[in-house]
Amino acid sequence: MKPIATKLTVVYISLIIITLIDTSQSYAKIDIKTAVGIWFYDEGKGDIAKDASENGYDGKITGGKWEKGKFQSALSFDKGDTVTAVLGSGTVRNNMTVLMWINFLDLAGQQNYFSIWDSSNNRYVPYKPVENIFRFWSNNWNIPSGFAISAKTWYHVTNVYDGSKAYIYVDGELKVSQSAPNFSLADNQQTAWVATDRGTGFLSNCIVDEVGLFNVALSGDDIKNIVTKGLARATGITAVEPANKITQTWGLIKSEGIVKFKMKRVSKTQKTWGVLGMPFHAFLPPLGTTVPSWLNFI
Ligand SMILES: [Ca+2]
Repeated sequence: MKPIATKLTVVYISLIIITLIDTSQSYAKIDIKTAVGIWFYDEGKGDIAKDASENGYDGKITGGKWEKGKFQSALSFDKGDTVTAVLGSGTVRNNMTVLMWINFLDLAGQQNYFSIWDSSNNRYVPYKPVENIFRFWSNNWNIPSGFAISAKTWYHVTNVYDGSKAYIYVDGELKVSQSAPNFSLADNQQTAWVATDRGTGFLSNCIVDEVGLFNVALSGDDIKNIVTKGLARATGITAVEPANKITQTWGLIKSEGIVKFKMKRVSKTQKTWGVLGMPFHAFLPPLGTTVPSWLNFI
């Protein structure tokens, strides 16, 4: 049995090391401040799709059913179902990225699987036309990917606009890069819908998981990172997990040997970092108490 002071020193040093490791690896991460909304669809129940970004643009679910997804649960949309997220004013302008996992259950008709509108009827609309390819539309351009879609198949699809070019990626591979000049959403109130165009048009029949909306044009490397690692690990955001998953999470941490995954955001607003959901000040045991046995491996 080590003396308590020694154990506490080990804990403090370990926390410093954890912090350093997390900092050193953070450069490869996508800047989370560029995220407008991150919707993991991991709730598995209820009628709210939580936004895991700092912005809190929670989506209101209308009619979608919870199903098994690419990562935990996902939402299945019959035609007419949607998730509506009311965004801020001027949130997205002339640089944007929207990405998600999508599985079309049938290919009938044109299906606009995502749309973001401002209050002046300007909008970005990624969609599937009757020709069953991925396309990306705005008021000023309409970009075809040439990639043929099959029903009942998962795809990771990413639509990017950087102010002069539009890009469509499928499963992390660039399918089209095309000049698409002069478009911006206005600096006014904006709203996003999944599986419809503005809630009522070009309805979609699909399962959707892990939706990310950014107000920058992500790079091809960023997108590959998201496809291979998942949106949570690529952005450093951890979806909220139920308390009974802690043991499972800890097992994953140890088996992967990746120290940084012990770090979790524990507060959206205070930017506090902690371990297994506890902020540092709560995690550090007071003098005279026994360090929890699960810390002894550090
Ligand atoms: Ca999910």
